[in-house]
This record gives sequence, C-alpha cells and structure tokens, in this order.
Amino acid sequence: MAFLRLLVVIHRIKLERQVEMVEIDDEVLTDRELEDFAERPSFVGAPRCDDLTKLNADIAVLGVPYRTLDNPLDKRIGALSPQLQSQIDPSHSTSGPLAADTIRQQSLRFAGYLDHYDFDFGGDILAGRAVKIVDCGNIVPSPDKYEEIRPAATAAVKAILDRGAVPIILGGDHATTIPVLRAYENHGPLCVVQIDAHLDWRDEVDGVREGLSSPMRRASEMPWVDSMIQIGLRGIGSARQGEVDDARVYGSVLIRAEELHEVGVREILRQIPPADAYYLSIDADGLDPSIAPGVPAPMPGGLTYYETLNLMRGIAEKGKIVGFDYVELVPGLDIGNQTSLFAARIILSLIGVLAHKGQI
Ligand SMILES: [Mn+2]
Repeated sequence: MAFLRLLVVIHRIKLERQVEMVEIDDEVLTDRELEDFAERPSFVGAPRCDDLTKLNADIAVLGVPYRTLDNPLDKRIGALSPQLQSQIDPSHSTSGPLAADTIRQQSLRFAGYLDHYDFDFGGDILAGRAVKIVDCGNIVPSPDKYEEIRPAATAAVKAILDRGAVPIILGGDHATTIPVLRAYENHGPLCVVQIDAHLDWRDEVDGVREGLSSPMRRASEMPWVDSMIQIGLRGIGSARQGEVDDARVYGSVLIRAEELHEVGVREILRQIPPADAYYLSIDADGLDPSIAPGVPAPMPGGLTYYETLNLMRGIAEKGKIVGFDYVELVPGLDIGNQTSLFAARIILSLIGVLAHKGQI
C-alpha cells in the first residue's frame, strides 16, 4: 500500500485568493499556515491526508483530474489554426487550473462557517455532529497521463473505501467515473444515479472505450452495478437511437429534464430503483447552464439547485449514498467561478444530507 503515497500527491498550484478570509475553528492561522493554505487549498479548509493507508475520516475528498485520451472534440479543435482554436475554446488546454482546485478555492467561502445556521438544513449543516472531512489532494501526475491516472484512481478510491470513508471525487471529465466505479467491486451491489444532459452510453468514440461519452455503458458492464437511473437528459449529444435502445434494454431508467420539471422531484424519486447503496455521479452539464456555465457541452433546460438537493435528500431516504463524483467542470469556461462555487455548495449540501440522515 506504500505506493499509494507516491500516487496521491497534492497538485501544487498557486492560486490568487483572499487568504485573510480563512478561519478554522475560529483560530487565526499563522503566516506560514496561510501561505501553505493559499498554495494547497483543501475542501472547506479540512485537514489533509497525503497517505491514504492512514486515512481516518467520514468523508474523503479526492481530486481526479482525468481527461479522456484522444477526445474527438480536442482532435477537431486541434486540426484548426491556433487563432481559430483560441476563439473556439481556449480552455481545452490542460495547462489551466484544475476543477478540483477551483472547487476547493470556492469552498473556502464556507470554511469557518460550518457551525452557522444553514437555512437549507434548518440548523447547522453537519447536524451538530463531529463529521470528519479530510481532503486527500489530487491524483497526479498530469491530466494527460490517462493510463497512469486510471489505475491510480481505482487504487485510491479502494483505499478510501477500505478505510470506511465516503469518497467525494472532484473530476475530471466524465471518463473519471469509470475507474472510480471499478473500486466498488467488493462494495456492491450499487444503483448508479447519474445527473447529466447526456446519456453517456457510447460503446466507443473513435476507438476510445473509456472516454467521457461512455461512463454509463461501462458502468452497466460492471457486475457490482445492479441498476441505474439517468436524470436530466435533454437536447442533442453523442447518443444515437442505438445507445438509447441499449440503455433501455439494460433497464436504465431514463428521466428527461423536461419530465422532471413537469412532474417534480417527488415523482421522480418514486422511479429510482430501490437499493441499499447508491453511487451518485453529477455531470455539471446536467445542471442548468445559468447556474453551471463552465462546461464543454452546455444545454438549456437543466436542473436547479433545489431539484438537485431534493434528489439527494430523497436518495438518502431510500438507501446509503456510498460515493459521489462531480465531473465535466472546466474552470476556463466558467463565468466568475460560479460553476465551481455551485459545485462546492452542492458537495457541502451532500455532506449535510449524509450528516442529517445519520449516514456518516
Ligand atoms: Mn456526462
């Protein structure tokens, strides 16, 4: 297990941030601590764990900056002149900030306020309990090292599960979900709940089988994934009639965004397959682009914050939420960091739901 120590290294990145707002347990941090904090923000200022074999936590936050190799979109953009490339999507370079780090950065707005009154929970978000949130940093070395990140992600999530913590994964594109779900081999059976504009059931795209258009197809092939529901489907994406048919034949429950808006969350919750354990995957494009614009494939008509929160509450009523990922956030496409802020809030709300339900 010692190799995990090498695999899980914090991705160091200088962030322009107002460190003066950081306050943990009402203690003033020393200059040195502030400097360290600015360089390596942790989720809501939580303690860090750089060695997963020693993890002691209820919630383990882990960044997996996993990006589909040979993404067809990249290829198409790459074939254009540099001038046109920059006009289309300058954020597709891997040199920008990682979503995991911008989410952490935004989450610091809540650091030091976790014991304050949260109107969404009618009290403090952690239900007055001593919930241990630990930030395990990011899998490295680089978002482009596809073959290295994949086994590293599976090993890291396995280690987190073995230590009895709930993994909260900060992606990465939606391919991230594939190696993460592999870690649940001995932790099933699972119902996978996906919030996404897209079906993600392509068997392959340009020969890539573990890319961002295939996570739900790959999940359906895992023996420990028992059932699936996909919420927020809308618009045009990579799916064709064949993929929709395959998802239905498998038994995935397909919920269009329009249907959700029409009948409401309560009705949709009735359609979620019963299960003891749920894995929740949120593709940022499942949410409405007005609240989560920082995605490569925005589509009008997505979920709102309260729809998402109430879905999470309803799922936690039905069974245990044993894992979570938030993917497809591209900071370079964001407007005023609002997609990262939304991600930070929804993750904190998920932790709140688990705390209030007594699941952690
Ligand atoms: Mn997706």
